Amino acid sequence: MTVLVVATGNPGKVKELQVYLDGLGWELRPKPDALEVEETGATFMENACLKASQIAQAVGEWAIADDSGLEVQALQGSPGVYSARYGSSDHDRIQRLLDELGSTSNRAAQFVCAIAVARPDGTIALQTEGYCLGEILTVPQGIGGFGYDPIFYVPEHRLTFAEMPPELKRQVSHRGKALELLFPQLRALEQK
Ligand code: ITT
Repeated sequence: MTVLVVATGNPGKVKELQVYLDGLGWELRPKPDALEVEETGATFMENACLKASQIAQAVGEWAIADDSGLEVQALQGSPGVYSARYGSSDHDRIQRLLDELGSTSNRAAQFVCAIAVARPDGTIALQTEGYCLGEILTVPQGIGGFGYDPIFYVPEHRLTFAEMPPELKRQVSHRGKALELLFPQLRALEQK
């Protein structure tokens, strides 16, 4: 089996990505802790490609990276690519977002996930993107998931991401959608 390094340091993402990728014909490996990539891109896709490409080259194996975040309409798309840098802990990031939104009635938001797969030489082999529409609550609800999950409410299911069973979050989330598009392409690569 070909090795695929999961190029993320976020334990919440590692957990979700592993469940999605486990049944495929790739041997998953974690990224070495010491390897950090500076996210200098202006878009989620640019950052996903930077992470996949630099980690693949550093370890000399195939690598998969996810760059994701929350775009809030009333904040003109913020925090966007700065979602991870919006505060120093999940609690602080959520609090800052709630403070900035205050009592604004427009709570519309979307999660975005860009996924890139790089070859061992750092060239990009695959790229996909997924979205999930929702609303930002005024108080957190639920204890599952990670990151901004407790304040991201999906009206269609009447639950926040943090209240959803993991299988449901996998089906409806931005990451789930991006990976759904990626699977047939990853399978096609396995066969080569
Ligand atoms: P890596 O770059 O090492 O993958 P990171 O946490 O820095 O880890 P990003 O730069 O992609 O990842 O930042 C994503 C931010 O958006 C981070 O704060 C996450 O908690 C948040 N986020 C992404 N997907 C999420 C999800 O499914 N649920 C809740 N928050 C999410």
